[in-house]
Amino acid sequence: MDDAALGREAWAVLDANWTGSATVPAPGLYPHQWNWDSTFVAIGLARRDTRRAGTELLSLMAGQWGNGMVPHIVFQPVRAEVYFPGPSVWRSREHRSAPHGVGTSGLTQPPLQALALWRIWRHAADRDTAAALVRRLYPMLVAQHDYLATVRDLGGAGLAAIVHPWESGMDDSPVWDAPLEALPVTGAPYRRAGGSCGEGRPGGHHDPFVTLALRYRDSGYDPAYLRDEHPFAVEDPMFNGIWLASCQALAELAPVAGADAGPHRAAVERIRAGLLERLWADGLFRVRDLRGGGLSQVCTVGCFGPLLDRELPADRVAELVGVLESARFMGAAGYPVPSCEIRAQQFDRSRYWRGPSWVNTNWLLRRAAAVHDLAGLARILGASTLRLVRQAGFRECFDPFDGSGRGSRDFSWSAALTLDLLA
Ligand code: 9YW
Repeated sequence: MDDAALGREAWAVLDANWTGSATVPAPGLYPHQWNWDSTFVAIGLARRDTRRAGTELLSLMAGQWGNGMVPHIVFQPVRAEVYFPGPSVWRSREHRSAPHGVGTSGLTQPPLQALALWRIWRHAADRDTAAALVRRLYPMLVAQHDYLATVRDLGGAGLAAIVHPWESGMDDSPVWDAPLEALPVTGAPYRRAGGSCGEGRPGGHHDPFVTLALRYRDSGYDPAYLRDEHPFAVEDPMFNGIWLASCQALAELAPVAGADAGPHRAAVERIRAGLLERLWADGLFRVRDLRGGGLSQVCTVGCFGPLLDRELPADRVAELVGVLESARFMGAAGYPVPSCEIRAQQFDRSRYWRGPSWVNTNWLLRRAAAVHDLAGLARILGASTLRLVRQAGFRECFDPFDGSGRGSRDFSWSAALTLDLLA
């Protein structure tokens, strides 16, 4: 299939998944607006359609809470309970800080929005539309970053903690196994609908994902409960690496909004120091479990998140790229980048975030390679991602050895980021 035909197919997927104001991740299984899915769509559209990319971000931010949190799901009113846990579980409308016109989850996802806005600004042909969008979104993004820097600094060292695996966007990653196993078993058994790349998700038992969400909800989404009692709190290098890159983006956007870039630069320094002091061990960034106290042993694609920092010291960049290109990741995968290191006991080529390659993480690593002037690595990541979607379609994820598709078909971020890679 030539580039033009692939591009047309990508647009067809995005149009089919468009609700009129947002793009759902995929038909069927994911009928609402997900935070980072929508933001990857905005990134994919940044060079193609400034207005639609802006609408995508604005519709997500319509779900922002008064405390600055940007929720991980903004529910579409139609078929709201088709997805579990739906609005009746999260009960966001009962919370004083949540928006009243729209139902949302009570958790967040990686704060990619400022980076997306920067790309829209950077690539827009219509400068007036882009400048107006920056001025409108800037205060919302400042509030989002303030929320992370205050309510989520559970470790007290400048990093944002996530309080549920869903917040990582990589919910079934093996890095959550130990903190989840340490949780007390409570709550009713239930079976969750579908959603896996391969074997299926665990179901029909006491699901710690739901237990955690309900505990947080039942606290009234209380920051003091998160700090003192919530049993899951981890510092994730991908979440914080994306946050750092978004702070760098806000520093560049601040003058467009007539604001001071200084606080964003200070945030960049603070997050970088936190990443290096708290998460770096044995040549890699690792997940820190704030409750169990340790660093994860298993290395996943999330460990490379801080590479998005264009000022990461060169020796750290070299070490990370060495691991990424080794047989632990790209070196032994026909179709990079596997979501978990291949040699790990937990590696599974077909289970959600435990082995398959994903278009969104390939895109992030390609961006990281570009900011460090690693043109060869960026080229390989771009070309292998296009090879995946050409061969298997816009699937949710892919077998890293034979490239076959896994999970949902017509997956929005796979289509949108393809448009960016083709541009
Ligand atoms: C879930 C929507 C989401 C993504 C996550 C992915 C998966 C399952 O699907 O989560 O039920 O939330 O892991 O990254 O945002 O595509």
